[in-house]
Amino acid sequence: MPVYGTIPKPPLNEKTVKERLKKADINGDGSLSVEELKKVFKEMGSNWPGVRTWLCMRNTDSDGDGEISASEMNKLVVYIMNWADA
Ligand SMILES: [Ca+2]
Ligand SMILES: [Ca+2]
Repeated sequence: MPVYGTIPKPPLNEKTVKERLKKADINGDGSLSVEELKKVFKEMGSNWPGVRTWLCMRNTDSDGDGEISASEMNKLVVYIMNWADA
């Protein structure tokens, strides 16, 4: 694990994560863009919002269009809940 893996996890549950992601969809198109996602991680206190966003995109953007669509959102929620803090 990376060095920051030693920081304790914040209390994240599925509901919290989903609510945050829903709020993050600023333009209301139902998908999360890189900028929208980065804002979520900043708000969650991430030290590396850009890295987080990149990792999430790599792992959960199945169709590779650069946005997390509604169908990819569940994968993103699971990914966020299981991550080590950064
Ligand atoms: Ca959006
Ligand atoms: Ca996508």
